[in-house]
Amino acid sequence: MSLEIHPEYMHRCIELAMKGAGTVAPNPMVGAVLVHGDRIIGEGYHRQYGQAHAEVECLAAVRPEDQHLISGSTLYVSLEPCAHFGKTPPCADLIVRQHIPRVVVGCRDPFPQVDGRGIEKLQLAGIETIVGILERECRQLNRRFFTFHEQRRPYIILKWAESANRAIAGAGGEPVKISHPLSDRLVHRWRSEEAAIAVGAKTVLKDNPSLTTRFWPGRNPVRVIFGGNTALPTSARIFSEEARTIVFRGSESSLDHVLSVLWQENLQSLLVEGGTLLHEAFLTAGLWDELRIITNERLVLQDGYPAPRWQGAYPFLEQRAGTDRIVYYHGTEDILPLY
Ligand code: AOF
Ligand code: ZN
Repeated sequence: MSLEIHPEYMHRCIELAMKGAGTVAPNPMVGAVLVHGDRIIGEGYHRQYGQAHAEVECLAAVRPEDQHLISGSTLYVSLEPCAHFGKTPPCADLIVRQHIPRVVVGCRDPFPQVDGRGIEKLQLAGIETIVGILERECRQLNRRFFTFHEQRRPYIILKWAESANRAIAGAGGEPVKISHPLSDRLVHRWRSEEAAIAVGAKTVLKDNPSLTTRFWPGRNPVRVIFGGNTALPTSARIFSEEARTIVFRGSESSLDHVLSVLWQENLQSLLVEGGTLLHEAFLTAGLWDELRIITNERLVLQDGYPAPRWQGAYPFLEQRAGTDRIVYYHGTEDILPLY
């Protein structure tokens, strides 16, 4: 007879996994909890890329006096245990060796070398294996990793800042300060969370952005320029030493080509910062996973350069707003949300 499953232990796995944010990419964040009766006897998470997996950390945390309980415990883990020799040996083998009788898995691992093989190993060893507990939450946690492996492209976030009348720049496209310094810090944090960041060549010329994370402690993403050509001055900030820059010339700038190059480079996510033409290309192709729009309700830009539209319309954003794929951030000081 099967014992009951307690989703709150999977919640704990997710909470633990999140401690690996910023240090495990391009690996997924993973947490594990070992439960005997109604007591947690071990907890662990993947801490650092290339280091021990969550299951290994979890079992290593079991106190000597509890070791004899392992063969009567249930292991909860937010991602399917791995089945391959990567930088570390297979977690599924460890689970079998430790005689753990029951494993509750949050979601399947889409990584081609695992992809069901971990679950299969457990089942072949006679371990009761339950898959798909809090599956949506577990997939959301590693949404970049899942999109990357399942769709063979980076996870795509489109970001822009717009005025009350939905302009992103002056009439001729010249830069206008729309966001507040606090929301600029937020954007730098976003940059530090993604593997790559993209702009169009025209934006490089007009704004001379550096696309670094200088207002937030964190890694600089790889910078990607669409439609770059010899007209780009080598003195542009985007070519500074502090981060790598990949330039796609006009002829190489199709979305499919660029995304497949980023996929080959194992860059799992892309933050697209504009301009409007580039955003519209992604919107029209349906190649986006999140929109993050910073608004300034106090600023009206007469004859300003219009914010991105989709098939000539804007209202689709309203329709889909409120889903977690589209988020508005109020960019003026007094209403900036805490993040
Ligand atoms: C797990 N538990 O905590 C993690 C897993 O190079 P390696 O050996 O670190 O393997 C990386 C792959 O292992 C990664 O792409 C993903 O499929 C899986 N990650 N698996 O059982 C963990 N982080
Ligand atoms: Zn593993």
